[in-house]
Amino acid sequence: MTDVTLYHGMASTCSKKVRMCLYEKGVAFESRLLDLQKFEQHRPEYLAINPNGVVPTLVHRGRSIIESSIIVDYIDDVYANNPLKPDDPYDRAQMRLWLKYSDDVAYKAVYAPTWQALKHRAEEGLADGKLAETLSSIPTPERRDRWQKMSQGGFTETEIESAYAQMRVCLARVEEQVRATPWLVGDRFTLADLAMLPFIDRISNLRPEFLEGPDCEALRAWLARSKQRPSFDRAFAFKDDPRAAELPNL
Ligand SMILES: N[C@@H](CCC(=O)N[C@@H](CS)C(=O)NCC(=O)O)C(=O)O
Repeated sequence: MTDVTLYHGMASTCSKKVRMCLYEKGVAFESRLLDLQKFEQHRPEYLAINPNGVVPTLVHRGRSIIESSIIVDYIDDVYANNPLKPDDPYDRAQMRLWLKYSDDVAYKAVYAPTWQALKHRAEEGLADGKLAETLSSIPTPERRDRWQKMSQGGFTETEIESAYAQMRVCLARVEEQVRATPWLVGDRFTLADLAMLPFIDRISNLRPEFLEGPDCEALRAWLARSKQRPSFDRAFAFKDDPRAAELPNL
């Protein structure tokens, strides 16, 4: 029995961030995988726990917590095992900057190519006869516009190129840090690392050549070290839900 339920997406970077945190902390959870290209995140019962209509959402003792970076911070506060925040206040501030960077910059670098790769699965809900109904269930104008764009052919080449440029900026930022310290904040794995990993992993899966060469040497070593943690495979090649096999991963 567990009092933690995670509503999440299989390929979702933000969900991987939270899954890795739960496995690092050894927190048992009930999994509720949503099919994002079938728009399950816009169903009224889900909007009741996440009014933004996105994943992930953590429900702990009947109360919901949204926003992946806030969720991982919460999990680390609630469960004492394997602390994932630095002790020093300055280091904690650096860690929080990485969480913010993962939300503000790294997420933005990967979402367009990610959506483009999975958009064929959403065809049914975006078809002429269904589109108005699909869009009317989306709670935020930002996501409504994004899904509408997908119904009109998706992102332009210029937008994808701009995402690629942003990916290189993220890689350079991580490289700079892990040349100086083994983990993103000091010599211990923290929330900073698990916040950035899904995005760096996504870049490495979508554009492996971006990580080649001397400019990403320390980053490749950091990624390899991270992948050796047992929590990585459990979170990224997630299998702890019967629905996992039927949903795409990236
Ligand atoms: N800032 C939010 C972003 C959540 C987000 O964009 N989730 C994506 C998956 S990574 C999603 O639910 N996409 C489906 C949609 O927008 O309809 C967080 O970190 O939790």
